[in-house]
Amino acid sequence: MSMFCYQCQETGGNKGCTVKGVCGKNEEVAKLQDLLTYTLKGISILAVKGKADVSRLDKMNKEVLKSLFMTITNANFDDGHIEEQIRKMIALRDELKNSVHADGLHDAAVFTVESRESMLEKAASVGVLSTGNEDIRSLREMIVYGVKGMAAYAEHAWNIGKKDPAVTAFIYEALAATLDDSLTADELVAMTLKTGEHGVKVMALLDGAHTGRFGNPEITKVNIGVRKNPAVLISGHDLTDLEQLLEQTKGTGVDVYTHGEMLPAHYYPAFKKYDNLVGNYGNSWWKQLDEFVSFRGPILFTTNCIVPPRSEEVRGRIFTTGAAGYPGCKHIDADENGKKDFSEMIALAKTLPSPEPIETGSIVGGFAHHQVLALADKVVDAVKSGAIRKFFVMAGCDGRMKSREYYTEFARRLPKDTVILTAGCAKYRYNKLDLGSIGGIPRVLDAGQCNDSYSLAVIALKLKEVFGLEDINKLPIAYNIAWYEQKAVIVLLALLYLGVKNIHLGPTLPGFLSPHVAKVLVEKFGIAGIGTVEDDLRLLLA
Ligand code: FSO
Ligand code: SF4
Repeated sequence: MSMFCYQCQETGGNKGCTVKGVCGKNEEVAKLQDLLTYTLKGISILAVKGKADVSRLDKMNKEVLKSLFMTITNANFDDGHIEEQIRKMIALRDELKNSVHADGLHDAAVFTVESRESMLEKAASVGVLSTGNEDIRSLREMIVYGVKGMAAYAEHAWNIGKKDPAVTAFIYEALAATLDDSLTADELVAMTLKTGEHGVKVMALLDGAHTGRFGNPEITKVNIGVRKNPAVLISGHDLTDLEQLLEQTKGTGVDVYTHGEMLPAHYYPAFKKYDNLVGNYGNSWWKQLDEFVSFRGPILFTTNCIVPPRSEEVRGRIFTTGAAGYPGCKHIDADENGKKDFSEMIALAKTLPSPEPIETGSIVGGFAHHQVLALADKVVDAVKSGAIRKFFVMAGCDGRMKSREYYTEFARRLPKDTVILTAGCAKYRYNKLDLGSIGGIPRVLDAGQCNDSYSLAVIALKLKEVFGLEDINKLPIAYNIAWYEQKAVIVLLALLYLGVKNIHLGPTLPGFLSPHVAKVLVEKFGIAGIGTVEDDLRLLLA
């Protein structure tokens, strides 16, 4: 076996990618990511054992978040970039080691590597399979994946100037715990829930950062057609990158289109003032292979999900920034003030044709907590009168698997007195179906990006209060969630922490759940997989 990774939903045979990732990640990148993660665990041990004051480790904290983000599915395929990050983190680790007093340190806190070869050799002994016991491995990895998702959201918030030392301190605590052989399975289960608790914190932090800086999302019609100007496409989740791009393109004659998870940017008041922010181009991440060809202009990846491009022509138009990276694609770094220079991309756009139209019309979104709560009276009346029978939270991710057609079919066949609450790229499975509305409330309410699943939790908690219920599970809400990568893991753990039960998770249960750990999730939280559309409709409507 040359590599082992089972962190995402598309993992080979739902067991693990062992030769090459289904995502396109090769053995070398997989191993370097394993070693980067191991280095972060070493740093975490030093921070915990040395009782470091985390709030004073700003430089380290930011790099830890970025490193974790670089190991998330489809974020960074660039071996050179990851190697450089390993070296940077080892240097930071060694600085920390000199300033804390701790004995008997774990290998992760002290190992050294010189060459790429020695990195790969070391990586082979520190990856996922280095934990022999299947259940312990499963719990450790679930924590690591939750922490990766948490780091991604924390990094976005940080870029807006919002940090929570409690979240960073927890990241160190959790990562250190994954190398602590004295912890029992029960203690690791408790750590998993604590991960969910901090997941809620980080999503609230990011929500506050986004709304504080860009205003509260409001109901918005987003154009899905094109204009005849040259254009740049921006993908991923980082709204500060979008802001900088819009500032730099305004008045240049170059249009900007959002892609994938950047779609919800249109819902924020702050972005409405840019008349060159034209609309959203294309669909969810995995359709980029065709849609980037027809877009014809430069594409900026601010985060995942990158699919390895098929042609040199497309690769030459892809730029990355932040934690994202792809070999051969130009990476744009921030200067010490966080400023990014997109001039090369904008100049390239001017030499290229305008996007080819692939769709026309518009879609509606912007139903984050503030907007939905502004409509609360209407929503509550509709529930009381029976006009709305049930809500279906169908947040999460989209993916390539054919089995995900289930979600389109499920949405299509839901009775007309039901409403879908969505967030994340999962929405692309049904956001262009004409599902109509109930008394002026659209039947698909899009709150935003995957992190805006937080909004859905806020809405549920508010409804619980309005209806005077003791238990969030007494609400007429069913959860049929689709997952793909590690941000979905933190969203799931956050929902479990909030007490949400009976979540249906698909299209497959995570391959990283051992049979025993899966059993615990079923017994404790009522987690279930999906069945046929027909059976699940019957079950969830009951
Ligand atoms: Fe999707 Fe990709 Fe947002 Fe993920 S574009 S899959 S869960 O990165 O982060 O929803
Ligand atoms: Fe396989 Fe997913 Fe890991 Fe890629 S991220 S190697 S597809 S498990």
